[in-house]
Amino acid sequence: MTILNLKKKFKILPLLFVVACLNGTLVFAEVAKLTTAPDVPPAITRSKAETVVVNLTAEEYVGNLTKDVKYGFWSFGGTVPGPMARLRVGDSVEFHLSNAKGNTQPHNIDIHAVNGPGGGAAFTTVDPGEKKTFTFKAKAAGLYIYHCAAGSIVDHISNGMYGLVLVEPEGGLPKVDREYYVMESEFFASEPENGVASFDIQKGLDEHASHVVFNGKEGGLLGDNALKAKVGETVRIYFGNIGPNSISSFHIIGEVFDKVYNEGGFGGAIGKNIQTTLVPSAGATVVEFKVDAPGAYALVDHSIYRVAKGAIGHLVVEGKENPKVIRQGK
Ligand SMILES: [Cu+2]
Repeated sequence: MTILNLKKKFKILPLLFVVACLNGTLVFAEVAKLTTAPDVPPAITRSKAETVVVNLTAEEYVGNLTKDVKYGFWSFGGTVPGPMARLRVGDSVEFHLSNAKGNTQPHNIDIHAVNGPGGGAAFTTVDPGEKKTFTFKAKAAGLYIYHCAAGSIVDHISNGMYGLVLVEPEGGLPKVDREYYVMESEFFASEPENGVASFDIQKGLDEHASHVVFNGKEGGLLGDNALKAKVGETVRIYFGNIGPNSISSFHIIGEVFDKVYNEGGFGGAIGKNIQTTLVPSAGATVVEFKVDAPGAYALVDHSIYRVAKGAIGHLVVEGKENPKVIRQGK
């Protein structure tokens, strides 16, 4: 039977599956759908672990850190943060890391969901124009950071090489109306040279960030980039903090988190009715809440001086007023 017939028979989307040959046996391998923040890949519907292929490319580019500051980013997938992948516990993950031709640096990837040397970094240091592959078992369910660990590490992380991977527990997560991917990061921008700022190592050593931002730039979650929901909906935010130095005090002004999956692990403690949750450097959390009233809710790092450095975003909620929950006057 040809691959085309197999696809027809099982109604498989052509680009989502490949057929791999393992010890002479045909094996279906799903190609992970990756999304750019704040979008989250769709929930996994299959009930069994599978082989999943993840393809990621290291890309260096100049982009906007603020409206006025251009920065020389290093990234996964051409965005900061890098794309989000969604797996299921038990999946065997075939990870392909390409380093774009024309890049200046070797890169690799350390995935915090991995159990093994360097989280994969030991197998993936790859020169520009080349590709490397490694395979790991997603043994633990949770929300995990991935980042580049090449060279002296600090410049690769500080320049934007990180993102999130979600490993769903067996049976998946409870259904919610909206899911978003948000990542906090510090930048240590130099004075611009030829109009482009770059990493200032002294600011990094001093732990003195010039910018603290959500989703890779000042305003990454403001205006047209704001998150959206409707009154009465449930929202889940997959929140990562790369640091690279500071711990985040993640808070949404005007909301109480109904649930916090502590430090992004599934199967462990779930905090309830939490106002602000700590997210370590290179850690993550998952929060859930129901929105009761319309308005703009500010996502902040409640180490509040960081708001002046960019650590603010909006969740804009539309719908009917809800005076039982909040109103002016008596
Ligand atoms: Cu790198």
